[in-house]
Amino acid sequence: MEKLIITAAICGAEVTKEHNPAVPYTLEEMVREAKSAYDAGAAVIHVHVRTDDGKPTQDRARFAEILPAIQAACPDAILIPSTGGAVGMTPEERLQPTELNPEMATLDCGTCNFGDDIFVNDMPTMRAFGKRMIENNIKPEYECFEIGHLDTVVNMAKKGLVPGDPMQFNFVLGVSGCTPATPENLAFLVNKIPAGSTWTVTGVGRGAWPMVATGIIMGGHVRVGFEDNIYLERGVKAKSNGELVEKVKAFAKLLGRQIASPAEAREILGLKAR
Ligand code: KMH
Ligand code: ZN
Repeated sequence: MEKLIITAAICGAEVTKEHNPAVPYTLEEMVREAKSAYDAGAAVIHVHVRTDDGKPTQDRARFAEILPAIQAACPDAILIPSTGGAVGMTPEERLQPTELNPEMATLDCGTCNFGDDIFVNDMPTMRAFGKRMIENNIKPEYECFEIGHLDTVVNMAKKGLVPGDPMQFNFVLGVSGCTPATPENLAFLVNKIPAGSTWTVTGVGRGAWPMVATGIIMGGHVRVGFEDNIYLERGVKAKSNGELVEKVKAFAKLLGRQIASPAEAREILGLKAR
């Protein structure tokens, strides 16, 4: 089986220090958490940014400060800044990190419920994000929270409205109000992706560890991190993102998957060597 790419989503936009004191806000905390995940074996870091007091922001200047600092501490890691940001942000606000020409960025593939909120990704928004990523030569990671999201973005790729071959999907399962994190839902989605695509699974909340095991067994790639889950096990909060990545490594060892280095992850994802 192909080597396993581990992504660490180190802070997200919703989780706070009240949930887990190790959630990073400041530049120093972001670097600490990214490095803990990288040192544990994460090849990819998914990056949201916050102000020092924890407020989610998509400010270009904040990304311009934090992305290079993480890269310096994790030299060959693949950084995937978020264009999802937080619920309620405008598309223009969310697009700011793409102005920095990262090698990858997320592209959210449709509107959905998000707990009590609505995460808006209508067609004009998706077309604008696809256009920007084509122009700036950014490989998207297609975030799919629902079955229709996958169909929508595959059709957009066929029309040349978003970057195409090879497509990288992240199936985010278990968000409150969206597709539940079950092996059968994941299998349904994986069976629908275009040939030659790659995929990652993210299980949110209590779906996190079952989806890690399922993703490893199915031959896909996996994401963990405080954005999705703050617990190492029931009632035990992780002290760092690195601890979560260490647990993925333990699963992989038991199940016979080797871990991809950043260079190997670049090859699997069809990115240029750095
Ligand atoms: N914070 C969520 C509303 C992404 O990074 O592209 C959206 C999100 C997806 O986290
Ligand atoms: Zn995110």
